[in-house]
Amino acid sequence: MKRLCFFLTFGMVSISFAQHSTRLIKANWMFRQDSTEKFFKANVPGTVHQDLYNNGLIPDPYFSTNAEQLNWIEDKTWEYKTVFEISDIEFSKEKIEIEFEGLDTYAQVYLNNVLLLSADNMFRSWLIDVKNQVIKGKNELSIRFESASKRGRELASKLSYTLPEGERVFTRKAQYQYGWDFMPRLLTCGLWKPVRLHFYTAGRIRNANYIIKQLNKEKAELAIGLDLVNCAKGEYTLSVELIGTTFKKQKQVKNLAEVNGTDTIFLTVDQPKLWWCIGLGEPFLYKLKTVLRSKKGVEDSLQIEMGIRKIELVREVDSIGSSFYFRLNDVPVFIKGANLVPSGPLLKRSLSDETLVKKASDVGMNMLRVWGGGVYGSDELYKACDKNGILIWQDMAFACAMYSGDQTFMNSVTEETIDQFKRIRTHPSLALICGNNESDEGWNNWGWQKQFKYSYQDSLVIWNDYQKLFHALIPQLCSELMPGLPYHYSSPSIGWGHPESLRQADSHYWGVWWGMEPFEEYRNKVGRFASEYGFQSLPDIKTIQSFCPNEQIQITSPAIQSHQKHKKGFETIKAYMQRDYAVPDSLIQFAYVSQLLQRDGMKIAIEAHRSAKPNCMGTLFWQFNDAWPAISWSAVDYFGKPKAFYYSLQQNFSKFMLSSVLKTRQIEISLVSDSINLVHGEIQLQLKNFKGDRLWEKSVQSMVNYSSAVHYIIQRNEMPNFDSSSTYLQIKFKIGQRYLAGNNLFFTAPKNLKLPKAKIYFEKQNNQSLLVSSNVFAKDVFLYSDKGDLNVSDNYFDLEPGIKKVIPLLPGKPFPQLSDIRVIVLNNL
Ligand code: BMA
Repeated sequence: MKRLCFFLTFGMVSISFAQHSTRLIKANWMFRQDSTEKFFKANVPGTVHQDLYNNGLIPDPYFSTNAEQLNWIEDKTWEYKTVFEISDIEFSKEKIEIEFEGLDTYAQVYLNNVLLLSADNMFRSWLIDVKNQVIKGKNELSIRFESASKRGRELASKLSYTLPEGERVFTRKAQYQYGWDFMPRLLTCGLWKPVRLHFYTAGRIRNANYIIKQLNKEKAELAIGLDLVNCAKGEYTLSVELIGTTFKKQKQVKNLAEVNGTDTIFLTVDQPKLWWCIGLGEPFLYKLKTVLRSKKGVEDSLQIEMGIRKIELVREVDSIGSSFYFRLNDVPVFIKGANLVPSGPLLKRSLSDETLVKKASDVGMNMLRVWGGGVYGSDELYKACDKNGILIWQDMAFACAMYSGDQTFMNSVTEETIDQFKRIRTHPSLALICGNNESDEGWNNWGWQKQFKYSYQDSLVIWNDYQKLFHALIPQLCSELMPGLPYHYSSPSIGWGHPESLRQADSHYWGVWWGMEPFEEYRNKVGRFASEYGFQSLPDIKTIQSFCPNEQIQITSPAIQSHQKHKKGFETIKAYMQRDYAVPDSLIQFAYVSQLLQRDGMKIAIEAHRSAKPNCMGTLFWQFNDAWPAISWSAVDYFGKPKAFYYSLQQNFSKFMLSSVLKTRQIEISLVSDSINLVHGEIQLQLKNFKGDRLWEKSVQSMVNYSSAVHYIIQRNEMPNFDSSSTYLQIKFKIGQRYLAGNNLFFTAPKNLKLPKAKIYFEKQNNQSLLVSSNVFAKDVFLYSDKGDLNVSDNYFDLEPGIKKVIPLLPGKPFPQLSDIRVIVLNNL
């Protein structure tokens, strides 16, 4: 939201200043461990881990095994303080408020030594009237953060039974901070979001919101709600306007006395321009300006971006079971995307949300799922998704556990939910609220009843508490505050061990990885909407070097082991690798092959999901990004470096996709189109050996529409006899002379391929692209540089002999010296 501090009206040139002003308290922050002498410099917003590290008081938590030595931080109490000045003009304002956008978590806030607030929920924001507490000149703000783990343990001990995950479920704090299978335990605290002051005279607009009451081609009827705070008695005018259009309205409000309420203005927009997600149209945003005027002039003004769209989650009983798909403005959308984990906020070295969203949109993703074990999406994330046409599936911040139904806890969650819904509800990208991640699945499948020896009565209470939270409280607030927005109780709907999980709603199919089933099983376990599935890989060597001392660059070293948080992670990667690849000894090569392996597995999954359109209507892989430099399921590592899997998404998530499945006697080919128009084209098949000879070819005329994939069968006996270890089938889809999709089918596992030694050549083209070529068929060419990042737009690609592949460099990045470029290619391992 944007505050407008003044208005310029050209023509008559009138300038009027809004009475409401706001500013951050971000300077002069200091911190210390309580009962120690010295204060150190602190950053707000930030975390105690970041501040300790910045001051050289702890080693880099991400390096080597350091994180394991830092658990003492969570047991201490930490004090933060600052001094801020209130000027004469500011002090003269009738209303002065302080707003904490996020305190992590158990915080006592003192203003000039008077207790102002006791906070206990990281996801709440706090607004306090401090007119009578502040003084002219210097004011001291100090905050004590108590140990969340101690508080969690105290709360847990009050229950007569043990809830799964113990203390973590009692604290309204990002659950992944307690440690996860992609993240060490780093239970932090601090002012993780900004603190600001508000000064005003008569009243102000706290939030602006809009509800689309009716929508059709001709018009959109909007109910625009303005949350007003602290309005003094009097008469006001409220006005709303879509900037750059003729749509505006105003309303007189009489005797608005000391309200903290919502006032509504109805506005009709003729011929509304709709907001669309990637692939379906423009994500059009209107700018909504709202103004509160008293007789004295403008008291406050607030501007938000607004998108007009209708979003539905279609869950209908059908011949298979029940559907689960999104419909945007009446058009069913095949969802292509990923699960997002927090890319901080522990230490500020990771990617901005804007960069992440850009990376998602670059490969054609149309949805990101903000996973419940992390934090609610930031304003930046939502804004970037609004702008780029990416839908958001927002989990509530609950994961893989059961939660208390205690009244204090429920009250806290109520406030958290209201705060979060009011913050995010104006974003057109918001497509779904989901109660939790895998709590329903856990309760029904993970044996907690036995593990924690619940009596029948305990089980009843725990399940009842679950229902109070996820089947009553949260959905009620969702429909009150965001009418019409879909709500889903828990993801997945049914655990992956049950066959119904593939016939109904969304599924987390973890038979691959957790269940050790072969990648090919993805083809049999498609489901209606794949909201989680995934496979781990190692990040690239530079990322490994960032956390691993040189002498420890080997899998068994403590530094590498401590960055793999899944108990059987390496064992699982190796077991799958042995099935398809020769397992290299060197860590650099192991990392490279692990990325190919992950890419291969994910390719099978995504192709299976997309080829099953419309029975399956979505694919969200686990996980897009990393919370620290890790060995994990991510496609993009902590520093934003794409893995092989990420590059393959350019093809797997593109508008047109080809897939091929090798059967004993035939090859099944599917063509999928997400183009809204019916498309006529040609599928070209060429059987080639690694020297580049063409052994056979065929082309098939094809026609594909938006609503379902088309399938073709090629009999193997149509092809001549060939050596399956040195031949591949190149499949391409073209419309006219434009190639729009491609796929290489190999007839045996990579470890059985007789790939000849390859020589890879580079040339520069116009200082903008690299030309890469090879003397023979080169598989999985990975380019990197010893000196800095090699910013190429494609990597881990195949080369056909004698054909120069153009690899554009990412815009704005320096061109590398050709002599610095290094290459790994599967042929030469
Ligand atoms: C999913 C997630 C996480 C976990 C991931 C990989 O189910 O919800 O709990 O990190 O599996 O195991």
